[in-house]
Amino acid sequence: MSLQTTRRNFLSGAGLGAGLMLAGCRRGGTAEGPADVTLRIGNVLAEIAKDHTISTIGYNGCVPGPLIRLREGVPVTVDLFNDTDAPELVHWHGQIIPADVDGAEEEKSLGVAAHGHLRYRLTPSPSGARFVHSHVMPMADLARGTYTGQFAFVYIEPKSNPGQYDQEIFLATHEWEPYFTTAEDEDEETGPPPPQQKKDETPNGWEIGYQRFTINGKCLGHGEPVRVKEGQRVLFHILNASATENIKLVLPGHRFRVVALDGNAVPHPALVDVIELGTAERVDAVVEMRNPGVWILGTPKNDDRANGMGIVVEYANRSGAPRWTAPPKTPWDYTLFGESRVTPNPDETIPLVFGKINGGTGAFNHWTINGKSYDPNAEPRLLHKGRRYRLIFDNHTDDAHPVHLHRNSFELTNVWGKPTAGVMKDVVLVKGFRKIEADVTPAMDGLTLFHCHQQLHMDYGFKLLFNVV
Ligand SMILES: [Cu+2]
Repeated sequence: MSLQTTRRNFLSGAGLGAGLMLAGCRRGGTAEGPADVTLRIGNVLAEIAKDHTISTIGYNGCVPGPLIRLREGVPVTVDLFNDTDAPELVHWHGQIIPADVDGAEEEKSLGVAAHGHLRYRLTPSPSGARFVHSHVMPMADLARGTYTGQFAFVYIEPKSNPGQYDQEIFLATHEWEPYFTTAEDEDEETGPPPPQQKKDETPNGWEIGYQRFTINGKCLGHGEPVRVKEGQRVLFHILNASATENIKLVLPGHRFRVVALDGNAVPHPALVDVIELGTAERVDAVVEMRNPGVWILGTPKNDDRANGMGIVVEYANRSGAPRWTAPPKTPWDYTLFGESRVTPNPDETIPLVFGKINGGTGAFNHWTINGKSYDPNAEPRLLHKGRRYRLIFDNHTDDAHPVHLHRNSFELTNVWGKPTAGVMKDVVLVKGFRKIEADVTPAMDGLTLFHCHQQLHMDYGFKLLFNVV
């Protein structure tokens, strides 16, 4: 399938009926006449590299699933068909929609039974780059949940489109063939541990490793290149659809002008050499194509790039081996895209201290928020609609946590001690022993899940349920 659209067919797509365009892949069947969006969950054979086909679960027979274009505020009917032997949950990540259709078990959302069908309506909001993904908890089963191909871009057209680009490209990263390992990923941007930290004598539990890495379901060099022309302004919508990996991406010889984070326009678009995305984060960035050649857009991690994490960017009338050069080591900094104005004082502050209980060799680590792992029987924490809450994400572990709040966007107000304003997100990557503050004014009542988007962390306790009244 193609996730590359030109400005012209982008506009014609946006003009369709309810504002929906499903690009590529097969359409699912329907029971009661056609829905506006149909997702059929089933087995997919995906050729990710030459002579290397994997078996996974995906949407509508392809990986990633079809690009789903919706229009802000225009209601759509959704059909979910589940052709697998296990119940599924489809989560509309980044949308502010009622809990029953959000797609999280903790929120008591509607699920789709094994070999079942579910139809509901939702009103897409807010505009920008969103996505759908499985929200089941695979625990130790690496063939379920976000380890599979169950992810697809959702692009919600704004009511008015600035359209300052010549071409738009959707890129989703994902890793395959997961396995359990004791090897830990080194994070070079971990802060100093808090002074009261006492050493855990129990060895670290399981981590996840992967054999293959893809962008849009293809290892580097296997799929079609991104085709560009000199002088074009190309808008990249990039999604980290990983189960567990936080990644960096670089396009040597070019810079990214970051215009939106998690689908929300940033107050101060800024140029960077390297973009970083925690699991489930999205970056929209415009690249001016002024360096003709054939290039690799990929991860600066050499091993992961060799195992597929990249895509070729090819200028018209250029050929040859794609070029790669290592980027400068500039740290990713959310505050680059923010404003320096003072934010309103919150009505209430909610400290959320992230902790880890090492699982020991051959077992799973457990994760805590304010000293407790998720308890499905605990009363949800009450929030009041319209009140401004300051969430303090205080990471007392050496792992980076891409934490996500459902059914809301939050405003970053302080990152690693630096005040900021105006950057609206639904996931934020809190690095080891760092602190980030974000303000949220709950928009809609109902159950609202907060969790780490690293699948293994979420499954083993890193969740907290709010109830907005
Ligand atoms: Cu985490």
